[in-house]
Amino acid sequence: MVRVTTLPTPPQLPGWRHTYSGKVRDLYVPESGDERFLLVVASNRISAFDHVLDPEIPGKGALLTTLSRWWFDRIDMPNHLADDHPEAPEVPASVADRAMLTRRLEMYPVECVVRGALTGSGFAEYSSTGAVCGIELPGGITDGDQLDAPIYTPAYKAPLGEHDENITFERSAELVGSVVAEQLRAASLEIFTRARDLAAAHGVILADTKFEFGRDPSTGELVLADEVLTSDSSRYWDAAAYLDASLPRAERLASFDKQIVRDWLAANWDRQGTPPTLPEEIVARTYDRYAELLQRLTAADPA
Ligand code: PZK
Repeated sequence: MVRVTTLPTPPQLPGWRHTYSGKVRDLYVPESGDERFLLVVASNRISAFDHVLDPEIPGKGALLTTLSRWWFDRIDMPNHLADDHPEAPEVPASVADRAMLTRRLEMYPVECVVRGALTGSGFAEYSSTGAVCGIELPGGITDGDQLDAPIYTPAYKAPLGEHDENITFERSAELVGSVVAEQLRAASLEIFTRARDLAAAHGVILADTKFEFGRDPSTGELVLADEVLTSDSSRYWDAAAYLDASLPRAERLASFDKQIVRDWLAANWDRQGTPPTLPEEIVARTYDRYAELLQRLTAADPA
């Protein structure tokens, strides 16, 4: 079922015109009409079970933006950040810590998902077909198992309110052309592998993630866009918990961010109608969990 979600009006920003909102982010274009730039603002909204929840998680947008920037710095590929562009419009001070000033790209309508472990929609598809996005996998995989090698499992970007649809590599080639499809796959697997190894060195398992790419209309360059490797676009697990065979599976695979919210909602809501307001304690613990991921990843390299 497709549900049309009402979102609160995002703040007006001087010099910028709001054009689009996702569940947790807002997109603005320059009031000047300069089509080379965009402002991507990470809100403090949090979503779970397909609902945007009340209240917000203060500090979440800044935290995820810091994490995205940290990863961009460590990924050896052109990205959409335009902070250093000499003609870039000014970023409003009110959102400076959770905004990314970006080059405006021609986006590809493919979500570039990479999975190093099988869970969620990937595990569901494997369970019913033995394959994910056309990639045949060995039998006997259970929820959360790490794969021998990461797999590229693209999805078609559905309009707001609909779920993305897993597609085969061949279908992605029909959507963007075979040359670009191969570029997206190669770049996604390379970035994932680098990030997975870096996370592992910090006691964190990167189970899966989603990248989005676009093309710079002025240079023709393939560019990494969107937020990258945040806990909203990725599943991170605590390695110590994952490896603790005495723990129940749900605890080994507790996501690094929203698990607290999901567990609270599961216990306090029948998933009918509007979800209940999150208690302050849940808000605070959720923020702490996001902060812990950032701290772990960005801590000085363990000896
Ligand atoms: C772009 N989104 C996702 C959805 C948001 C963001 N550099 C870019 N150039 C052109 N388009 C985009 C980007 C980026 N990043 C990103 N949609 C378009 C999105 C909803 C709210 F803030």
